[in-house]
Amino acid sequence: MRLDRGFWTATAVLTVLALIVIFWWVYAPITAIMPEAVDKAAQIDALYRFLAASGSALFVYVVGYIVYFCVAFRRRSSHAADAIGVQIHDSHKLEFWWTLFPFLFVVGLAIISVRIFYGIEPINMPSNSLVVEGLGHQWYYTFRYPGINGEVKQLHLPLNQQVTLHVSSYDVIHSFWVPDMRLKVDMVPGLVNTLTFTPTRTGRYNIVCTEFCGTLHGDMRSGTPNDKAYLFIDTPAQYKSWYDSQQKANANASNEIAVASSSSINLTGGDVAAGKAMFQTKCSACHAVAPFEQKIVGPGLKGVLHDPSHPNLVDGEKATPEDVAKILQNGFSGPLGVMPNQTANGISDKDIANLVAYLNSLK
Ligand code: HEC
Ligand SMILES: [Cu+2]
Repeated sequence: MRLDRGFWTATAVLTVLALIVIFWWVYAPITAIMPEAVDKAAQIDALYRFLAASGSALFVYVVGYIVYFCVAFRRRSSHAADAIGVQIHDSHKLEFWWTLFPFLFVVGLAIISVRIFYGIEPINMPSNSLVVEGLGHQWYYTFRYPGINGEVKQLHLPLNQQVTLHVSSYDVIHSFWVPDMRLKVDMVPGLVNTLTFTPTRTGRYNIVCTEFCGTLHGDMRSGTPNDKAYLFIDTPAQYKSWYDSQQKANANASNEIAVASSSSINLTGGDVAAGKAMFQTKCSACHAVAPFEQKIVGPGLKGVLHDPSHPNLVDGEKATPEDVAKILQNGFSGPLGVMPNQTANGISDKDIANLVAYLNSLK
């Protein structure tokens, strides 16, 4: 069975079409519809263009050959009505190429994807970034800023300043998505998830919740109704004036994050070993067992209860086991950043008693 001229003509036509679709995806003006608001957006767009270009080219060849073969090898009127085509088995050359080519393609795709994944995930926490906390509620978002009391309803970020955004939820699982950032992160009660990025374009961008979270899930999108949060990327001067106004407006707001149970926690019987294990899973991402000054996200906690040079806790109260328990229960937002509350950290009253016993044992 020989490949004739018709086959090579069809191949040439399909190759031209494939090159046109590849060219289109490489140069498609995606950012005219959806701007890239942060540094990492370009990496996602590059992966998207690669996938769309290779997928479209593959589509052109597969569908093109199906159409060509249907026409070229159709039954002619001179053939018997029950004639069957030439049967081909065991073409090793063909099998070799249709195995090798997809293999190389998926290996290449894996390499590109993994590189972009590591470029986007916050593997190495940047040390000098602005740390903001985003919280999901049924059905709105709030944000906590170092130095602003309480919570604010809009997300403002300064241009060209690296940002670390920690997210969690008050109630059910929400998802925080800003299409113009190309970044998305789930807000899960009891878990702190993190995005790091640098805003590169000023403007106002939509925030969308992409995890069904109850009746008014559809309202968790910028502008519906009008008080819902947007992401604003400001010039440094705009950011400063917004920050100052929020600081003033929230001067008397409480930094304790409201929780269902506000009763004080029974600390008797706290278990040091259980507290240590809990600390390693829930707290060590943000706290070192080191002196106060050795900050990761929050301060070092060695000697939080026994360091004479550190008599008061970050909330200004005297360092006692009861007040440490209160910070663990309610969370705290001060100049050093945002300490998540009991719900956001996903710890029980018993866990708090164990953690306080453990922190009390560090001298
Ligand atoms: C997402 C990061 C993060 C996580 C997780 C976290 N903390 Fe914190 N924590 C902070 C920050 C930031 C502060 C400082 C708040 C401030 O003063 O603005 C803080 C403050 C504290 C303080 C007060 C320290 C002082 O010297 O006054 C204690 C105690 C504490 N955290 C314990 C814990 C424990 C125990 C856990 C685990 C259940 C935990 N934290 C989990 C970020 C975190
Ligand atoms: Cu939601």
